[in-house]
Amino acid sequence: MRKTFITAAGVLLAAGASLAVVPGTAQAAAPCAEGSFCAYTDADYGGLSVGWTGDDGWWEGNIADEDSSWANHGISGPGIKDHVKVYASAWQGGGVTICLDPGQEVPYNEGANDRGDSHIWTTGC
Ligand SMILES: [Ca+2]
Repeated sequence: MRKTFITAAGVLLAAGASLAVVPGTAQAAAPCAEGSFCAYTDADYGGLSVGWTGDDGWWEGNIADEDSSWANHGISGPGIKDHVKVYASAWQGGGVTICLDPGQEVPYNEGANDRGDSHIWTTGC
């Protein structure tokens, strides 16, 4: 395997590819299944993660009031509820702490940190 890797790298270099210039070094993409909304107990998509494909009026204790980063990997399209609103209390009460557009990933948000208790999919923020 090692020999194969070295050979492949040599080919890349010979072809003029620059291994030093790699785009997207700013932050890692959130691990979250296609079609799901995911929340994480730590910033930058760390700690415990929970994913939902539907609405949840009462988050489980391991994520409720522990959410520190979020990712919306929901399916998007005309008429589809592809935005996600997170609420401070159960059953969509207490006001929206954060709202995610389709495909949006938020590595940290001070105003929403450790506040979420429920969420719904919706057509807009
Ligand atoms: Ca947290």
